[in-house]
Amino acid sequence: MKVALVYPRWDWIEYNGLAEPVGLLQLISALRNAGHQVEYLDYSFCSRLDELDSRAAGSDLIGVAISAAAKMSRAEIVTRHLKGAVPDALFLAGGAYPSIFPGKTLESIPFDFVLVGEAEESIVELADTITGGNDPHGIRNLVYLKDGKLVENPRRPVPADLDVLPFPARDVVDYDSYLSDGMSEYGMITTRGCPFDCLYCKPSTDFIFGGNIRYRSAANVVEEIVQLAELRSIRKLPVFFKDDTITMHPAGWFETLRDLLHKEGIELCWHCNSRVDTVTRRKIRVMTESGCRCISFGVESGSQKILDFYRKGTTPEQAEQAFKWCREFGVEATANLMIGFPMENEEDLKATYDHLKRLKPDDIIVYFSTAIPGRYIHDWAIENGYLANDTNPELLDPARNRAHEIMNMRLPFLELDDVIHWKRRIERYRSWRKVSSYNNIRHWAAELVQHPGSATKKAYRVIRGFGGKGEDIVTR
Ligand code: B12
Ligand code: SF4
Repeated sequence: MKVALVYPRWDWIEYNGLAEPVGLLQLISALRNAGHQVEYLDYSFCSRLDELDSRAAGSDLIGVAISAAAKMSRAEIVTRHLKGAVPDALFLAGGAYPSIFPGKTLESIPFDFVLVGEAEESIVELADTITGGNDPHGIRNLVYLKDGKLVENPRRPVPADLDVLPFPARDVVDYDSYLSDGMSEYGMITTRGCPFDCLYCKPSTDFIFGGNIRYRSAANVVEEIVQLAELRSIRKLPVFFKDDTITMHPAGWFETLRDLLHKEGIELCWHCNSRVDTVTRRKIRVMTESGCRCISFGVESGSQKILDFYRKGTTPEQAEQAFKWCREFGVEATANLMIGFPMENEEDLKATYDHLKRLKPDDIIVYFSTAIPGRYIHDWAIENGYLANDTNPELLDPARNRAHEIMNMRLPFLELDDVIHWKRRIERYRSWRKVSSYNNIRHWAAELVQHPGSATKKAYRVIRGFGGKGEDIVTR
């Protein structure tokens, strides 16, 4: 059958950087391997909504990826358009948001089905069932409306062995446009799921990946890297490992990654997100040897009280230790912060600022604490009467809120202006670190020689940061 898989990034502003949708690309491979014809419709670079209609024509099934509530409006525009262009197709939604809120998805956009959770197996079963002329309504993970009532079929177990999953079909991605539009690294995933329980994040991802973590072998990851290197005809690859916590791999995993990459003659230059309590001195050393150049740590706050509210399970001392190890091995360390939590007061914000001065990060990203539906923090904000706005989806992106200096929670002990004041102070300190950290000076000097244009732009943004405005990554 002909299936169209849609990345509805239409007329869209990314506040968090541009990235190819790795999960959706894995579904393309799964469908192809099962013998289906697949069209990938990426609206990122379309100037007209009907630009991809000829490729959508004749599709029997059209699957639309939706990752977050903030993205629902664009998914709706694209889906309604495609419904007009290909009226006979069945329409399907999947991804993080429909996995958490299948009912709300079906209420908002007239999809025939939602497929919740990881979908490599279920989307193939759905396509095969429809091709065979059979009734798909019994398929596990399928959610649909029957006479206006929500029917949620039982879920299948998540695949235990991630090495059996197909690699993302990167051949369909217009990487040249992505790279020229601001993407700087290829996205990759080496684990699925996260075993921790942070208030501002869980349980959202459990609805996709189940509550635990599963790992790919280093050999399987290197196989994917080799494929990508061949596709792009390069041996030196910039990669962002998008895992929730890649440092849940033991140090030995990174040693194998390092050795296999060396054997293949591929040089990786990678960065990742991590928690300060999942690294050791040895792990950071071997990560560096496999090409790790930057670790972005969820530091969140310098106040133990706030860390405990966040159920982070880490301490400021652990953060100091992790940042020290990074400095020792020349790895850039970024501190991600989340300020503006309702229980925060002036003292907590000052503790965070003082903490940063001890950490001496190479970069700092300060988000505004945001109550996103599907996360414990949203229920907590409702129960305690701190949710200020639950209707504006524009307020559900912490990076956007930071950029616009707005929030969706009430602050009993602070004014919004206090949070903005500390945010700007932190941004100024960030700019200072940008011009004083050895790692930053070294990288900027190298960039100035190779790409003077982008290095000059970066310098301008840092100077702007001294005014407390930061340098938001905003990509259209
Ligand atoms: C990378 C990433 C981004 C990237 C870009 C997304 C991309 N193109 O890859 C950027 C940085 C831009 C981003 C931004 C945001 N993100 Co984000 N992001 C992620 C992250 C870390 C990894 C995504 C990924 O590749 N996962 C791995 C693949 C294998 O999983 P998957 O994509 O879910 O795909 C599987 C299934 O969902 C399903 N599936 C996927 N697509 C489809 C389509 C169909 C038709 C079907 C049937 C199935 C299906 O099958 C796939 C394979 O099994 C996830 C967290 C996570 N661990 O997944 C958060 C996550 C998706 N983001 C989230 C959010 C909230 C956001 C933001 C609002 C800000 C934020 N981080 O808080 C913004 C939204 C910006 C905006 N303006 O709209 C939430 C969404 C859940 C929710 N609560 O609504 C997540 C789950 C994080 C979390 N812990 O809650 N994000
Ligand atoms: S914030 Fe990070 S460590 Fe905490 S639950 Fe989410 S992914 Fe896991």
